[in-house]
Amino acid sequence: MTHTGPQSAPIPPFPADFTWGVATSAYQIEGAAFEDGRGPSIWDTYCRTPGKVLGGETGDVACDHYHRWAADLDLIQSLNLNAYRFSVAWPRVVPQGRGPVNKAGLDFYDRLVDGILARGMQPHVTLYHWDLPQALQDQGGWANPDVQHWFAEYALTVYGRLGDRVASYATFNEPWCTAELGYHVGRHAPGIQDLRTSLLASYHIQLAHGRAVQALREQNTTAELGTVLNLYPVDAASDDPEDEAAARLADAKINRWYLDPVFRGVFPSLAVEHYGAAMPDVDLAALAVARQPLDFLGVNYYFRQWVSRDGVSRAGPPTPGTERTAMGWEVYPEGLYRLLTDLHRDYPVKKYYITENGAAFDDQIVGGEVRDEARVRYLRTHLSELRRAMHAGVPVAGYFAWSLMDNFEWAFGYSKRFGIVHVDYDTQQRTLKDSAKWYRDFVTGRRAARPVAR
Ligand code: IFM
Repeated sequence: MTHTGPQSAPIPPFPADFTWGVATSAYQIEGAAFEDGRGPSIWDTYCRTPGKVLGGETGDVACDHYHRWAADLDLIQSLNLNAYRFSVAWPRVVPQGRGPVNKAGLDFYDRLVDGILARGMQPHVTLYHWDLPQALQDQGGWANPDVQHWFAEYALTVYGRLGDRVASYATFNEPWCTAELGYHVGRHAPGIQDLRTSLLASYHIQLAHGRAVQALREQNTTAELGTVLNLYPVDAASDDPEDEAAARLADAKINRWYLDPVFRGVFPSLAVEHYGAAMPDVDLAALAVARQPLDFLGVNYYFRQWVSRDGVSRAGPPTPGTERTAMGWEVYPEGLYRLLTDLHRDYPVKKYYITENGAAFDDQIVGGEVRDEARVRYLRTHLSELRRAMHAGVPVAGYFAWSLMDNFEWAFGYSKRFGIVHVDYDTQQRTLKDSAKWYRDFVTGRRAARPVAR
């Protein structure tokens, strides 16, 4: 595959105060699943359900980050980054989801935040990245209306300890995955396969987001508040009206179902009408609470949705030469430009972060080196498109590569490697891939002096 044209031209400078980071999530890296009072999460249960996760793998040990956090932070610092995005495991902090707080769990995140600041980096916290306490799932999980209050209480518990040392709090990571994959398709925990329950879960997630933001605002926090969505440009596979209608509907179900409540306090009518009788009997006016002033929107970008009347594909056009990752996802850097410029037209917000962007490839470690040229190219072309969107006026303040290191890729277990750092799961040895070195060198000289620890 040749890569010529604007994508290989030099990338213009980024603002000196741009946030450069890497992202991870608790269940994917921490391990120590049953240590220091952590309660079980829905992923502990799901992983133990035969046939759900490839090879029966679990996050019990993962990257052992719970014990190796200090060395992992040193690693991030060695990449000359100024930010680290991680998530807090609800069951580590409140083992039963509500009620007694686990001091040891909060201590862990307290040390982590101090460790990030001590290394001259900003902590960016996600409150929910898919690991619901099992005790709450036993009461219906995201399908139980009370979950909005449980979540707001949990958010306050985390804030009560980490406070304004944190640069930003995101309420949710990719709520589409929680509702659609967890409650409709059943390919994620808790493995439910029911459309109405899934729609109900998505509704409660919106209310929970709104209530948590309200609760945190009442603390007069100086941390930025926002949420993180997985968003996609959506293209019809042809100009056939049926394909085009399918693309509009896919956009409403995947993107706007999550954007409209947060920015407009409603679900998109196209999708509501489409769901028809499957819609749960809920008070749609109550969605107004989801519309809270936000300091940022986190955008996770991986691929576009390629839609025909027969379905939605992540693989892009069937054109020979289309580059795909080990997940089968189309590599489509222009999509980041298109997504951001469209977003800013339709849902303007004062600041965007690219909270995830990256790719899995079949990396090999040979003689201590990982020559992941495809990932270097991926990062470079996406950063180029990001810069182009910024030039077009989209106020993007930061970029977080997904992911710091190889980790537990949910139903795929450890078979998919998204890290810019290679992890040998037998020895827990971390090795910088070429992409990590490239990212380090790219960022070096582009970033401002390290911020003073707050
Ligand atoms: O690993 C996931 C992450 O947990 C959420 N966003 C997408 C990543 C790659 O699939």
